[in-house]
Amino acid sequence: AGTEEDQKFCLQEVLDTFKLCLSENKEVYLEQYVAGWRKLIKLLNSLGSVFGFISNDAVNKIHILVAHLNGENGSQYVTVQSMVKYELENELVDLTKRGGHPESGCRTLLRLHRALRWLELFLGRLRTSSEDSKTSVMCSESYNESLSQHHPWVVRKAAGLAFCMLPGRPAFFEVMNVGPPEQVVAKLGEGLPLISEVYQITEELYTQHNLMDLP
Ligand code: 1Q0
Repeated sequence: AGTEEDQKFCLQEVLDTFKLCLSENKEVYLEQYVAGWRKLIKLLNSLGSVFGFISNDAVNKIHILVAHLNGENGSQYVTVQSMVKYELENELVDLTKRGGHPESGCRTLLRLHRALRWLELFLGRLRTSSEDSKTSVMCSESYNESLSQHHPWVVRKAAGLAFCMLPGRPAFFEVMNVGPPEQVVAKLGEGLPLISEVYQITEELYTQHNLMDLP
């Protein structure tokens, strides 16, 4: 046990985890959601220390959610749906400006939710890319269409610089660990709808409860 092989990133695992996110009645399990991000962060870390500021923030968010999951009210945090209900009913969310609940599950998850849209766009571009497509371009286009709208100038600037350090498409496909490029493309085609569904369900829930702009 504990060989290096176990530690290696594998796209399949990430996709499996996002698949496990959805309950039979289409609720999103927080534990699996967090687990999916953990695996993605492992990959991000393997890409180099220039991504450290991104992974630090993501890890921080994950720790907040895990603390809720393991806290005394953990049973209220089993699904994103139950979390939203619990935190809203008990006024545990800062709705308009930051105040007594800077680490609510709702506002914390919203940040990851926005990042999931970036991931969906980026993986979609990777899937349909050609051999000479640039990962840095695909990444920044996806970012500009999603997350960047929620970031101040200085973060956008730093992100833009980091994207330039991304490995090229062949190295990226290699790191996904699912075989030759055709197989990566096939896997992405299989897995993307799962990620989209998790995103869509969360998006509808948050919209319904007016949680899209939590400070
Ligand atoms: C591969 C390159 C990864 C690029 C990820 C794009 C995200 C860029 C985000 C940069 C901003 C990070 C600095 C902190 C920002 C926070 O201010 C912001 C708001 O939080 P708050 O508390 O201040 O209101 N935080 C966020 O917006 C959260 C950002 C989380 C980003 C999580 C990214 C994890 C990335 C995983 C890499 C996956 C590699 C892709 C290939 C996948 C293959 C299956």
